[in-house]
Amino acid sequence: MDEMNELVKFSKSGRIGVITVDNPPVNALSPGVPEGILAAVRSAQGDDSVRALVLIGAGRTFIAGADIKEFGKITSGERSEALGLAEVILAIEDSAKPVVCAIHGTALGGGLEVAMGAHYRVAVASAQVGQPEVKLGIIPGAGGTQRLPRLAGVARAVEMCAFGEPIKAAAALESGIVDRIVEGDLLAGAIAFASEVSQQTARKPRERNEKLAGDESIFAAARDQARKTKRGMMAPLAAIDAVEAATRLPFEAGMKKEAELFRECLFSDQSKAMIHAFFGEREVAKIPWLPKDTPVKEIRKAAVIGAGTMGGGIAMNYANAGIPVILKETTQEALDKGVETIRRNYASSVKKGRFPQSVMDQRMGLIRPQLTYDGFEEADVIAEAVFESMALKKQVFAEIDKVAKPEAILATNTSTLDIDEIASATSRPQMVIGHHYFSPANVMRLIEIVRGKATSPEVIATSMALAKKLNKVGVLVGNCRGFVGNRMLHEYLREAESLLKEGAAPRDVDRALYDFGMAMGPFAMSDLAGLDVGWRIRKEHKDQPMIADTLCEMGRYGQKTGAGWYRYEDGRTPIPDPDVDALVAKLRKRMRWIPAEEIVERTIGALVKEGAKILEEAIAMRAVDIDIIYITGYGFPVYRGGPMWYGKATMQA
Ligand code: ZOZ
Ligand code: ZOZ
Ligand code: NAD
Repeated sequence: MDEMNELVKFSKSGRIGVITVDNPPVNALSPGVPEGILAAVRSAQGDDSVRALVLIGAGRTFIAGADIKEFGKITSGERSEALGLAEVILAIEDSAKPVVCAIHGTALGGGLEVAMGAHYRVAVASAQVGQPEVKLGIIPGAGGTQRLPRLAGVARAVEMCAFGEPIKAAAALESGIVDRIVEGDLLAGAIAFASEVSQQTARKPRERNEKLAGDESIFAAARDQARKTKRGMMAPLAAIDAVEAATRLPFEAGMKKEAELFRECLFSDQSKAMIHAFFGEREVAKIPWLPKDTPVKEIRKAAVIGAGTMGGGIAMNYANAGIPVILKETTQEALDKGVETIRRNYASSVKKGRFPQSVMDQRMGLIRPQLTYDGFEEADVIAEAVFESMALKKQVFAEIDKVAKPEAILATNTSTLDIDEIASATSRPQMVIGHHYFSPANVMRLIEIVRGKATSPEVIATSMALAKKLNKVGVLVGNCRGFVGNRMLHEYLREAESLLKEGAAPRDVDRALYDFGMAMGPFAMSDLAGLDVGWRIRKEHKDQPMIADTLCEMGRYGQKTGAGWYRYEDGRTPIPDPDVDALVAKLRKRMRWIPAEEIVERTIGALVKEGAKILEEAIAMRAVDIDIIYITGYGFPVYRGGPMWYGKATMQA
């Protein structure tokens, strides 16, 4: 085997040259990889013993894209902009000997772009291909927006480039991205395929123009969808522009347009923030002081106590991950109501085509509703989600202590209460931890993992692994009132109410923050979480009352009672309510028009300020933990990088 360099190897199998990219963990196109591929392709041109080439990835995947770490070096001026990948891909495409890319794992971003420069692509059935660049605030920058529509048609290319979701091998075959699915050994299958085509004159993907003509309305429809589902983001719109350019311009001019748009996105604040979030999501999984060999227990069975807003969603998370879960309540009525909400949530997903009825049935079958502790002795994790009352939580934990097996994790979903005091109600505080989910618990990706002073390393490591298994993002935080997210939220909501007292209406505050990019404004969010939850919290902590408490006294708990800060006719869409306006007017101290910028500055400013204190006190390990908490738990716009990233950026501006 020849080494083109440390990252790319070249070998021969009969008359087929095999180029292997070996850059663990994901064969990213780090410096050296494009150069190695280019050297191998060039040297094969003059080698008469080679008739065709196979390009494959070593280890668990094909090339998963450009090396994202390099982007920061380019935007900071540390290295030159010219990655030269587009030229390497042209050299592959211009190879006189057919090139076959052999795909397993994922061919993403620059990886798929390399593959699309080849004359053919084969893949194993489990492989996925995609142009996920928009998730990093950029667009494909090495011809993806120009070659994908030529291979797969305009509609598929727009969908993949603008929305970033990868597709499976079968769909890639159907749309023309992949030429064959290989059963069995991929390299052997790719070599066999390369032998078959070695005598044929291969067509260059960039010259295949027949799929470019089509329905022009695709672009307008995609822009509408991007403005809704990728609200505030520039990259999806740029990706649509780039694919549209492929249909209007010759290949070279299209490439130029793509490069311009790529550069604009790469140098934007949005892309820097989203790359920060990409690495941040991986960073939060790392707990520097936790030994790497800390044992992680397998979670096979779960139990949840309380089938209200949160308990039902938590049970769904377990069922979604295939883990059987007991759901316990105190009354048949509350249990039936909880199960009915779960059923309704699943049915709505089935109706939208997210998954078939059979999946819903299987998930419902994994949830066992009951009023007793029967079967709790088998649970590996018990998640408590009863009302926010210390007395009640201690009573429940004392009960759990009697029934749980010694190695079970005892988790509380408390929003604000002291984990150590809850743990003191058991004989095993080392097994007690916070698993703090976010409303809607089946949708929001965050779990704050709250460590008490006695929580054992095994319980922490298992909780972090469990978060991953549940398809969530676990962030380890310290124990204080409200932990990280809610301690900051407390300041944010107080500031939002102050704005009401100075003249703003709830919808003004919500609109300003929605336009800033929050998934919901603070008042709509409070209605979703349940105003009674905050009310209970304030009573529990003997806090100053808030206007929201007056709404609770009026029976307005938010979405769950059809009215809170807003009215709800269909369950979830907020409708401004004159009764609330009247209440706010009565409590108002003065009346002035407050511009949206001030609303954003004061409320987001309150988050940033409290976040800084939390860091100082080491309740959060790193600023990025706070950012990921707010992006994945509270719908903070990912393209602003989270409150701490945003705070730093605006301070520097
Ligand atoms: O890691 C998952 C993934 O989705 N990665 C990102 C894939 C992606 O976004 N690719 C597109 C990159 S952008 C691009 O390619 C632009 C382009 O068009 C080229 C333009 C050039 C033109 C220049 C003109 C001037 C993946 C699905 C691959 C694997 O998931 P897992 O859950 O198995 O593993 P992770 O996510 O924990 O990752 C393992 C370690 O690998 C690091 N990593 C992943 N993808 C990377 C990367 N590092 C650099 N670049 C990448 N593309 C990841 O950070 C993690 O590292 P550790 O240290 O936390 O273990
Ligand atoms: O608007 C999206 C969002 O992310 N909103 C922000 C939610 C948020 O900030 N949650 C944190 C609340 S605070 C908290 O939980 C911590 C805590 O301890 C609170 C303590 C009390 C604090 C005091 C406060 C008084 C959201 C995801 C909700 C909706 O997304 P979209 O706007 O994109 O709309 P859809 O219709 O596409 O929804 C996406 C999926 O979510 C499902 N869904 C929406 N609302 C739901 C819900 N599922 C269950 N219950 C709800 N209320 C929706 O069905 C859809 O799922 P699929 O499968 O059908 O796609
Ligand atoms: P909820 O009022 O919707 O549900 C609580 C449920 O617990 C009720 O159905 C009640 O019948 C049940 N319950 C009470 N005592 C019980 C017992 N001894 N055994 C079994 N069930 C019992 O409240 P929620 O919003 O689901 O909140 C539950 C917990 O989660 C609270 O600690 C809250 O602070 C926390 N939390 C709430 C949110 C939110 O957004 N709502 C978010 C994160 C955390």
